[in-house]
Amino acid sequence: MSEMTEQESQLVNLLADMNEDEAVALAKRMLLEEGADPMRVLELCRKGMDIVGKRFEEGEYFLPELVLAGEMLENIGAIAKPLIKQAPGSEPKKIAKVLIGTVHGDLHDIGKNIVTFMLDINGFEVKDIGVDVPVATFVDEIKDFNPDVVGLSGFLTLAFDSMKETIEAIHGAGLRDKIKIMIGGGQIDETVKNYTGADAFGSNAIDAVTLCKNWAGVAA
Ligand code: B12
Repeated sequence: MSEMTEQESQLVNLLADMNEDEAVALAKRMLLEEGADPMRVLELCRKGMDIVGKRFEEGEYFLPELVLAGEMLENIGAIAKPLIKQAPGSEPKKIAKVLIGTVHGDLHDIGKNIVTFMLDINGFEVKDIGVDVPVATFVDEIKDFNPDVVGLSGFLTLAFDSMKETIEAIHGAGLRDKIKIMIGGGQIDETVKNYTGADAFGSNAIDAVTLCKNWAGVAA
């Protein structure tokens, strides 16, 4: 991310240091009083989460801190999201259908929720089927909803196998050729994409929108 102002690094540090009240208050002030770009604020949150994740890995933080981090993110997201909705360029007509969920074994959903939201405001009809979604549920939902694109989200390393299993099951059900599959989440890259058999991966919500627009033949 580009260089941060003093205020921006203050927000990142408040998040990283678990100062919930102050972090939320500062984000609120930036967004509602100072007109900060909501996408930029979400990016700062992500940066804060990277530090939290690192401290967790190093044994400085434990599960309660991860839970609190998730809470802070939800709170700031709730303030930021309606402001994004006001951005111009959102299309009233639905471009294509996207089914999205977090694969089985994985409960992380904040990133997926941002993707869902961004697809929605960019004109896609999105069905979000939640977290820890069993393989069979994905297959049933595809039959039922008939999406053009399926998005699989996962933040844990074990999610790679869940994604692979899910895509194999979609293939086994004879549905693979009808849909495009994108994957995303914390540690997803080209290698994981190839391992799972997905069509593409995205590192953030903007990528998800770009992929879906390209597949739908709409200028991104
Ligand atoms: C918050 C958090 C939690 C919260 C989640 C709350 C929630 N409702 O989601 C809770 C406390 C529940 C949690 C639990 C656990 N967590 Co956790 N968690 C995190 C943390 C700190 C932030 C994740 C997050 O939400 N980031 C914010 C979002 C916005 O980030 P983002 O990546 O930028 O999101 C974008 C992309 O991912 C992309 N995207 C997402 N989905 C999709 C889908 C598609 C199709 C596309 C194209 C794009 C896309 O778009 C998003 C928006 O731009 C991360 C650390 C980190 N740095 O990520 C650890 C982390 C993911 N957790 C980790 C671990 C280990 C766990 C636990 C196992 C801990 C434990 N011992 O119990 C449990 C697992 C529970 C389970 N079965 O899933 C590890 C995973 C390590 C690994 N290699 O597997 C991490 C990396 C921390 C670490 N460094 O060790 N966690």
